[in-house]
Amino acid sequence: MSDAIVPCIVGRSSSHFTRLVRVFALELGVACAFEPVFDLTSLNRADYAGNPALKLPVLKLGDSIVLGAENICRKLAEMAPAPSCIVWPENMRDVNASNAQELVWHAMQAQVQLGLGTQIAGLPAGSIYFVKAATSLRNALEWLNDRAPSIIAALPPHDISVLEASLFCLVEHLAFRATINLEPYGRLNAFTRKFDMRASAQATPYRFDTPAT
Ligand SMILES: N[C@@H](CCC(=O)N[C@@H](CS)C(=O)NCC(=O)O)C(=O)O
Repeated sequence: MSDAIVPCIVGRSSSHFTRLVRVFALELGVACAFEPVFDLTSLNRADYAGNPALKLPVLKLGDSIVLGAENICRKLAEMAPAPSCIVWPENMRDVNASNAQELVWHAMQAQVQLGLGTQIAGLPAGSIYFVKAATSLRNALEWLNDRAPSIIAALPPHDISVLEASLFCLVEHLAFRATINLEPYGRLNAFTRKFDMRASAQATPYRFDTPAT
């Protein structure tokens, strides 16, 4: 019997950063266990698989942990049973493509700020702190709606790219949490409908994890 370590993704089925790494694991054929985190208000790092930043996702590999969605995707690529052609952020030479990735990361983080601040902490959505975050999120979406499809079309041939997977997880998450009206972003919606046909997307729908009773 093999003593091989089974990698375990610690995160939430309702989290876009977690979905990104789950999509990558499936695309790359790396079988992972999944451990949900139920309470994002916990201040105990043990509840986040030891992440001092109290953030998700975390990849547990036996006694070691990998922090940060992009780092986890890279580790999964190293562990994959067969090589895949992956477009990493540093493989995108065009400045527009790098800007697109930056805006996707920004929008994902703004979504966390809005969710944690207004929905979990119950702070007033009218505060300039959240109004600015929401405005910058809309600005980023408008920029991405205008440019992302042609940026993606110009990527070199690949099996998966961080840009597409993260953009998909972002836009789907906005729909899931009903944070923003997505109607004005028709091109982004068309992109997500196409990406959603992948088995990795179908296998990782957003949902709220509930503790077993
Ligand atoms: N830079 C981190 C960001 C991860 C992140 O913000 N995750 C959210 C869940 S989607 C989180 O941990 N939220 C809890 C908090 O911000 O306190 C990564 O790439 O993994």
